[in-house]
This record gives sequence, C-alpha cells and structure tokens, in this order.
Amino acid sequence: MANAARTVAISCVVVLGAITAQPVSAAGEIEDSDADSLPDDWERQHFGNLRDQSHSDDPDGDGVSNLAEMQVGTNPNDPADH
Ligand SMILES: [Ca+2]
Ligand SMILES: [Ca+2]
Ligand SMILES: [Ca+2]
Repeated sequence: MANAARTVAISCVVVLGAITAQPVSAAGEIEDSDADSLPDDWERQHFGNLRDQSHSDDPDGDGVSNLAEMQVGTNPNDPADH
C-alpha cells in the first residue's frame, strides 16, 4: 500500500510541473511568459525583449499605453501612430 501511495504522489508532481512549464501554449493561446498582458511575440517585435516594458508603460509618450497600442495594432514606439 505504501508503494501505491508514493506512486500517486509522484504522478501529481509530474503533472503540475508540466502545466507550470507551459501555461498557455499547449492550448493554442497567446504566450505571455512574463504575465504583463502583452503577447511575448509582440514584445519581442517592438522592444526586443520581455523585460523593458509592461502593459501600462508608454515609451513613445503618445498617451496610449502599450496594452492599448497592442489591442488596436498601432506602433508603441511611434508617437504619431496611436
Ligand atoms: Ca508578455
Ligand atoms: Ca504609447
Ligand atoms: Ca504609438
């Protein structure tokens, strides 16, 4: 009985580990590994990395947040595009 209980516990750990490693991509959703509401591909395309900007930042100073620029498809680095 002890062996059976141990096997169940190990299986749970393995499943949880797999879910944590790939939180969204397996379901076909947009990847957002840094959880800032900006798709990772979009961050890399416009900022070159996932660190520098978050959804509420406005690096081009046009008064429109990165999240809003992403949603409407404007350039977050171009103050004339918003
Ligand atoms: Ca992100
Ligand atoms: Ca902006
Ligand atoms: Ca802009």
